Amino acid sequence: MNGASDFRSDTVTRPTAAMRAAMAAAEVGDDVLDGDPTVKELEARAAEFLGKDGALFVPSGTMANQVALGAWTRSGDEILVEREAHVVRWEAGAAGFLHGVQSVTLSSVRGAMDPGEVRATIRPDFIHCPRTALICVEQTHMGSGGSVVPLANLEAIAKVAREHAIPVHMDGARLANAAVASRIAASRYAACADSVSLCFSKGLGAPVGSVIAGSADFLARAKVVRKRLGGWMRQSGLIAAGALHALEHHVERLADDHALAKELARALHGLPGLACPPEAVETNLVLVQVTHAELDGAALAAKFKEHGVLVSALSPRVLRFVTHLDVGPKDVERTARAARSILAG
Ligand code: TLP
Repeated sequence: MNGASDFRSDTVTRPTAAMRAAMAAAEVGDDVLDGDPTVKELEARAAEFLGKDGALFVPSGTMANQVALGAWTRSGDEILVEREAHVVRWEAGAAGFLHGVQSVTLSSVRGAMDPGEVRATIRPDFIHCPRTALICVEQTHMGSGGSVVPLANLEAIAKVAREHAIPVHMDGARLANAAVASRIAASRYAACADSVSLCFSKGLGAPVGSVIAGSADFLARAKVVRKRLGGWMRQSGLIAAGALHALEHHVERLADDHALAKELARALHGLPGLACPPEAVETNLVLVQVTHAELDGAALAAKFKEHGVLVSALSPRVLRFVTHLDVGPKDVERTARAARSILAG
C-alpha cells in the first residue's frame, strides 16, 4: 500500500540511499568456498558488538535461533523457554520439527522469568527424564511489547544455568534496542548467554540478515547446523554490507524510534476502547489492548487500513504498532486522527 503509515513491524523498512550505496560497492567472494570479505568483516564487527569470540551470518532471526538450538541440543532433549518467546510462539514449531526437542514454557514478568522457577524446572539426571539442554531468554521481549529484561534477572538466570552446566541462548533480535534504551552495552547482556542472536533486518533497517554469536567451540557446531539448514550463502557480502552499514549508522538512532513509540502510546491511550499506558513502552513496540465492545483487533486493523495506517492484530484483543526508520511524527499524527475518527464512528 503506497504512502501508507506502516506500523506492522520494524521489518518493513527499505534500505536508505546510503545503505544501498554501501551494498552496491561491497567487495564480495564465495562465502562457502573462500569466505566473503564483507561477510567476514560483518561477523567480526558483530562479534565485537556482542562481546563473543565470533559470529556467523545467517539469513534470518529464526535461522539464528534454530542454528543455536541445533548446536546445543540433541533429539529427545528439553529446552526451558519463556511462554511467549519467539522460539516457541512464532517459529512454526521448528524446535520440534528440526531438532526433536520439547519445550517447557515458563511464565514471566515482562520477559523476566523467575530464576527460582528456572532452577526448579531443570530435570534431574534420571533415566525417565529428558535432559534439560538449554535455557532460552529473549531481549527485548517481544511478547510483552519490547520490554527490556533487567540485567540482574539475566545474570541470575545465567548463574542458575552455570551451576547446572546448562547453556543459555539469548534471542537478541532486538538486543540493540535494549542496549540503547537502557544505556547498558549489548555485550553486557550477551555475557549472560553462551549464544546470542542479533537481527539487522528489524530496527537496524537492513533488508536481510542476522548473526548468531558465541564461543569458538559453539561456532564450530553452529556452522554445521547452518550448513544443514541451507543457510550458508555465497556472494552474501552484498547483503552483509547493508547489515554493516546498519551496525555503524543505525544503532544510536533507535532512541528516536523509542521516543516515537511513546508518543504514539500517549496519543492512543485512553481513547474509548483502547489502552496502551505510555509508561509500559520501553522501546519501539506498542501493544494496544482492545477493549472496544464491537470492534476486535482484526476489525480495528481493517478500519485503520482504510485510513492508510497499517498495524498488526496479534490477537482479537491486541494490536501491535512498531516504530522504525520509515515512520515519523506525521505517521503518529495520522494514526491518532484515524483512531479518533474510527472510534467516534
Ligand atoms: N518477529 C517478527 C514476526 O515473526 C512476529 C516481527 O514482526 O516481530 N526473534 C524475535 C524476538 C522476533 O521478533 C523475530 C521476528 C525473530 C526472532 C525472527 O526473525 P526473522 O523474521 O528474521 O526470522
